[in-house]
Amino acid sequence: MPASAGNLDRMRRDLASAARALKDADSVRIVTHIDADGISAGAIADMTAERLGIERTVCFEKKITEEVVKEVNGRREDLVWICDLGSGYLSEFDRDSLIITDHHVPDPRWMKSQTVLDSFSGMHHLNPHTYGMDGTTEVCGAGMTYLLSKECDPSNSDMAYLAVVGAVGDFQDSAASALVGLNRTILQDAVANGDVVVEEDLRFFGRETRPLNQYLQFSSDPRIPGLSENAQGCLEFLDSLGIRGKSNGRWRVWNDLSRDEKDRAIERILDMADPSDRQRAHGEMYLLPNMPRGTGLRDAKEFATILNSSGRYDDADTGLRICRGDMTALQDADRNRAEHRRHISSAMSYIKDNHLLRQRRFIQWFDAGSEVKETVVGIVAGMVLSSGECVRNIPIIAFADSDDGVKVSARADRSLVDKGLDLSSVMKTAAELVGGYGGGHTVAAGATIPPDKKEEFLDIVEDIVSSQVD
Ligand SMILES: [Mn+2]
Repeated sequence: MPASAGNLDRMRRDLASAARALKDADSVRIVTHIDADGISAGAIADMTAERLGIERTVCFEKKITEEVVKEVNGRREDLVWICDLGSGYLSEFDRDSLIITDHHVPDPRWMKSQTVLDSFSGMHHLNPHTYGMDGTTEVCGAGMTYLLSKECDPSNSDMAYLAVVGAVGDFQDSAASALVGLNRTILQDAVANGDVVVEEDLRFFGRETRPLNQYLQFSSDPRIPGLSENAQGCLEFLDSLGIRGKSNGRWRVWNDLSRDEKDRAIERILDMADPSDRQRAHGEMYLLPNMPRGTGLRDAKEFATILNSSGRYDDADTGLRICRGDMTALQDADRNRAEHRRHISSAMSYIKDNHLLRQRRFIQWFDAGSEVKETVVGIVAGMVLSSGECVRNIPIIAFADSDDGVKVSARADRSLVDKGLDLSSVMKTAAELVGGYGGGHTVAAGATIPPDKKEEFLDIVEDIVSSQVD
């Protein structure tokens, strides 16, 4: 179902009626997700309500659980506004004043009953899937939240840049190396305001804050032969191009380079890259020119990472303050980032020192128990996979204890996808077979399973992987 004119009309009507419901409310409870998309969505919702003079509170959730549903249904506020979450649980909500601005796949049970209930309920469900759009590339939770905000008052377009940060944080720009669909329309608002400048650049992480050598050396998506994890290679590379790494004794960052220096380096790097990786290595990057230099807020990708790390350390509130323009929150974010780095490096050495990585024929795995936070075990799995400590030609599966069972993260090298691997379906099928649930992307997916099912789960995963990759 393409995003036809009819679909867009319907979306406009739904936005208008949700905006009316919001304006009629005197109090609102905002419930949002703890990741970058969710935090920027929450900030947009929060400031929208504030500007309307509505009494509001914001709360962050990792996911919708039974308790969250109960809480939402029982809130006494005039309205509950759920951002970047909720669509998968539509049939569970029974309060009659609810706005959901989300982009996750809607609850199929609700889809069926939708036509009957729609016109009677006070449920305002704003989700790209219901308008024939792709919720992974065309618009995210922050984007849907922004569209409602702008519907309430066109001057709220000054928050468009937060929706851009949310979209980049959600990797919505990954497939095309650019924002597309409704994200593009929102981007244009941010550009028109002077809050975002679109730049053609390398798409590596850290162009505002990473020392130049590390910026090149830690390039992992895609990997560049000769540079990735090759400290000496990076120094020689800069030398050979006559690019000074340091200025006044301090490392320069990528964005310190002149246009000419960048162009020469990019040309050479794209030559060094695997031809199939070039499109991913280079493309649009989004600069936030009004943000202070050196903070990481000047680049949308780095901004999103700051929000993500605050969310991961139970401190999404710091991310919210940053989105609201409170620069004092940056110190707290620095602390979160430092903690994040410490946690990751101790997790890596814990796995290595205790020889936790086990190999089977078609998969490798480790169980981090309670030593690694469930919110970062996926990152750790990805790092182990690219660390040279293990083989890259089979997927890696990682376990970590969590409140509601065992959290599983699976990661694989992209080359395996070309051979037929789809970790999303592997995680979904295997988890369901042992009484859990799972899903995700082809190269990165996750699941939650009962604690006593790890072995059985690994057997099933190995079975499916071996049948996919041949
Ligand atoms: Mn999201």
